Amino acid sequence: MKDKVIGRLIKQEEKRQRQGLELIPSENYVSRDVLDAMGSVFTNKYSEGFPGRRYYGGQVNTDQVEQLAIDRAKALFAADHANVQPHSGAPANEAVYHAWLEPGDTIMGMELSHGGHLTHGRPGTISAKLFNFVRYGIKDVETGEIDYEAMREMAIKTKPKIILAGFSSYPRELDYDRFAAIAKEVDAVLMADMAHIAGLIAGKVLSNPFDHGFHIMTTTTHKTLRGPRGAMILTKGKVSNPLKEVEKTVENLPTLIDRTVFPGLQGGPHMHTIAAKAVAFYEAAQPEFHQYCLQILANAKSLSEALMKRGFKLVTNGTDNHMIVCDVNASFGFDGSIAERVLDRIGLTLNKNVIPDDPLPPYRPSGIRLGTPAVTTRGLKTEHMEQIAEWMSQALKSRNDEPTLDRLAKVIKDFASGFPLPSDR
Ligand code: DSN
Repeated sequence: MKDKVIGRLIKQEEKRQRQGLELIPSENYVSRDVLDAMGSVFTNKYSEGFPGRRYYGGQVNTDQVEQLAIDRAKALFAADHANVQPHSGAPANEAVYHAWLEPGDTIMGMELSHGGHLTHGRPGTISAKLFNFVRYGIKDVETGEIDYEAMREMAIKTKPKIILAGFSSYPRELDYDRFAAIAKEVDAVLMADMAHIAGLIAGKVLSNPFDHGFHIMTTTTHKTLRGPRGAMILTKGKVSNPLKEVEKTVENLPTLIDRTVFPGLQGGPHMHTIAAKAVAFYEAAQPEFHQYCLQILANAKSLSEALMKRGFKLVTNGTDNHMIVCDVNASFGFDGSIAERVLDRIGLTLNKNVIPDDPLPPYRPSGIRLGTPAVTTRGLKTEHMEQIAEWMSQALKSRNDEPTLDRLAKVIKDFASGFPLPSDR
């Protein structure tokens, strides 16, 4: 690369990724094929519109790429329609809100500190300025059970037009049938933001919201799904008439969403990313991907048990998915930002995180969040989870002891270097 500075930074980042263990639950390592598609000449092409109806010439290959991505996404998630153009998760959610709602309409989503996502109504976001968000939360922090009765009462009172299931820091399964029953009672559209667990749904180890009557599913493509950084929107129902304005009916959701993504919210789709999404969907349809997902869950369970054995207080006392949220303040008497920094120092990367009804502010919250999708991609198995928990425990107990941290950093670097990245040639 002629740009030596960026060339060096790419090499350094490859080294950082190879020599450390990635425990951020929303991150993963893509295959060489996904990386090659991302870095392909499709980045040179403008393709506004959808396959077969574009505003620029030269679409002989792009149309095939996008149609393949669409067809593979539909097959993976049993959807009738897929829009694979959203650049990221936040615009995908934004597109759904704008497709279905008018300003001032109500959306019911999960309380942010209980596990909901920023795009589910954090004050200050564009959507929170335009729409009225109301919240459901967990009833019992020890089990993580959602308070479905309170949710129902709130839905009857506030009449949300969208009920949103989904989270970015909730380690348990949702009861989609309870969501569906409440939505039916108040005539709301059911949307699932499955960004974190899409891979686990595609890998058939967690339930698919479409099997429980959901109308819309949004997801990023780079988390458990192990594709490029990007997103998509899946719906039940067909595009009725893509060239015409249509009424806001559930049957018209695919058309409303397509029109909101383009021309409503975005211009030219990123065809190199869409090519890489198609590759990732192909990979997720292979039998090995199911095995990968089973291993993610087994690793998360082992890691959560190994942590609890060492005195880590886990929110909901365990996990049903790939993710663990830990109240480090209750466990060690210091906040999550300190834990994040100490563990980063020894090559274990995770993120500070709020815990339910956190008394501390988001930048110095009580907790940390970690998960197993990326280390499982590297090839780690349940027996390695005990080792990771032990390193975490030693580092946090010795957080001011530089020689101990140096020793742990060396041990982890040697260990991690024995597990290549999937993109290594
Ligand atoms: N930033 C993602 C996460 O880590 O959960 C969600 O957008």
